[in-house]
Amino acid sequence: MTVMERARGIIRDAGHVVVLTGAGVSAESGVPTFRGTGGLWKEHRAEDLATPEAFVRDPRLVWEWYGWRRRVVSQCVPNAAHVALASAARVHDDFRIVTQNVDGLHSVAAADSPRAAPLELHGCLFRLRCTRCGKRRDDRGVIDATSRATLPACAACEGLERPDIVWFGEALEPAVIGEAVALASAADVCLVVGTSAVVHPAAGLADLTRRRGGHVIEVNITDTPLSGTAAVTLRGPAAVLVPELLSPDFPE
Ligand code: BJW
Ligand code: ZN
Repeated sequence: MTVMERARGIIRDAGHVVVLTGAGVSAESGVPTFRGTGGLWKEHRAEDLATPEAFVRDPRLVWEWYGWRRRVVSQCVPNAAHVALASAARVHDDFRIVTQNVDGLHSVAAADSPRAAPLELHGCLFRLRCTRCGKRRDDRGVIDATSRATLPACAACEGLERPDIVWFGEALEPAVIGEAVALASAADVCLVVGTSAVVHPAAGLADLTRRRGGHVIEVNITDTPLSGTAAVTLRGPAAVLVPELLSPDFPE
């Protein structure tokens, strides 16, 4: 039996499946990953810009970076992995997608199917939040980061807006991480796709499934801290392996 056949058998026999995705699932859509090559922007590391301290120190610089990323991501479309996952979630009640990604590509692939809508742990590039009153809004417009005065401002209170994204050291939305923990704790399978599995609490979700006797299946081009405890590791690009793993049991 090949590893792919073993993984397909585990998924076929599962009642509840939770999928945890990271930047690697969007790599073949052209979205840069965080770590590894391409993780730098104008000499800055993502880890130094994605913090509340960086935003207080220099909101213009942080917005310039996010403006660039929004432009890059808005040119990208879901790849075959996003499509296969959304198709599976559309036809199965107990197949839920939890993502660390802020690119919104799982939502695009889900189209208007609430069942296939992902749980976005770290927020969304195309949603803003007021730093003064907390009001949120969706926005896909161009960010003008030429000066502090041109940065996005709240229509209700004129406060400075920020990306509605969970930065390092910030707590995830309690309802969102709570739902993810409940899903992982009840899952027979946690399918982990394209994450380096180093950022917590997301990286701990697969362990919740494993500890209840469920299986972890990992899809990644390289080893991660989860590889050793996974029941099956599938090595290769997500856009190839995920559709192979899920069809024909979850037809598109
Ligand atoms: C492919 C592929 C292909 C490539 N096919 N695969 C416990 C232990 C240690 C530390 C902590 C801990 N608990 C909390 C912490 C601190 C911190 C943390 O985890 N730090 C670690 C780095 C050490 N966590 C936090 O700060 C979190 N907050 C928190 O815990 O708050 C507690 C609190 C409670 C109460 C009050 C206050 C606080 C928040 C974490 C938020 C993370 N946000 C980011 C930045 C968002 C900014 C933005 O996007 O603009 O989210 S970090 C960044 O990493 C981003 C990602 O979602 C996240 C995960 O990255 P991901 O997706 O894994 O990407 P990569 O690039 O790392 O990996 C890509 C993978 O794909 C690789 O494996 C490739 O091989 C693979 N790949 N091509 C398949 N084609
Ligand atoms: Zn406001």
